[in-house]
Order: sequence, then C-alpha cells, then structure tokens
Amino acid sequence: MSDCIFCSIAAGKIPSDTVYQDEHLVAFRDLNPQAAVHILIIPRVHLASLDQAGPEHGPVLGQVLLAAGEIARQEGISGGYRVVNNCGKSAGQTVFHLHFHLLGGRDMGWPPG
Ligand code: DGP
Repeated sequence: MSDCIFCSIAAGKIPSDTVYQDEHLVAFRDLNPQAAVHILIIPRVHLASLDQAGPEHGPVLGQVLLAAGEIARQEGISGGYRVVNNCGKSAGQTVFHLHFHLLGGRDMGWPPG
C-alpha cells in the first residue's frame, strides 16, 4: 500500500535499522523502544491488523514466530522475551500494517497494561 509506512520500510523506501529480512518478512528496530531490545517483525504483505488475517496467512504468521525466536537468539535475549501484537486502536495499535513486537532485555510485568 503506497501510503503505509511499514510497506515503505519493507520496500526500502524509508530507512530502518533492519535486523532480519527474507522474501516474506522484515524485522527492524522500533523507533521508540520500550525495552533494551525492541524489534518489529512484519510480513511484507499488507494486512491492516491480525483481524484481517485468514487461513491463507497461516504460513507467514508461523514464519513470524519462528523469526522471533531466531532474532531473540541473535540478540542474546532467548532467556526471556515477549512477542506482542496490538490488534486495533483500543489495544494500542497505532500503525495499521500487521506487526509483532519482540521485546526483551528487561524484566516485564503481567498482566500487561
Ligand atoms: P503499535 O502501537 O503496536 O501499532 O506499534 C507501532 C510501533 O511502530 C511503535 O512502537 C513505534 C513504531 N514505529 C512507528 N513508526 C515507525 C518508523 O517509521 N520506524 C520504526 N522503526 N518504527 C516505527
């Protein structure tokens, strides 16, 4: 989508601190980190949110989680990290291109706010 900031990042039109990419996914450091390690993992395909995902997106959603584990190992946080998806405005979603936050490098509370 031409007016989507994460589509532009995935296409390399907007610079980002990319830590992983392949033909399906891109992962880059969050502009406003909430933990020592805060990486966003996005599918290249534009979906506004998890609510728009269907069975055909099962493979890419699985790839996101496998990439999260691999990136956590690369970043040295495999002892404790969180993968978060904010789905919809009331859950805190501000960028409407499906993304998963990989957070680690600090202690975290539960339940999340
Ligand atoms: P969410 O609130 O779940 O929609 O998370 C959106 C995140 O995206 C938020 O933590 C800040 C981050 N973000 C927004 N714009 C940019 C950008 O242009 N570059 C990067 N690296 N991160 C961004």
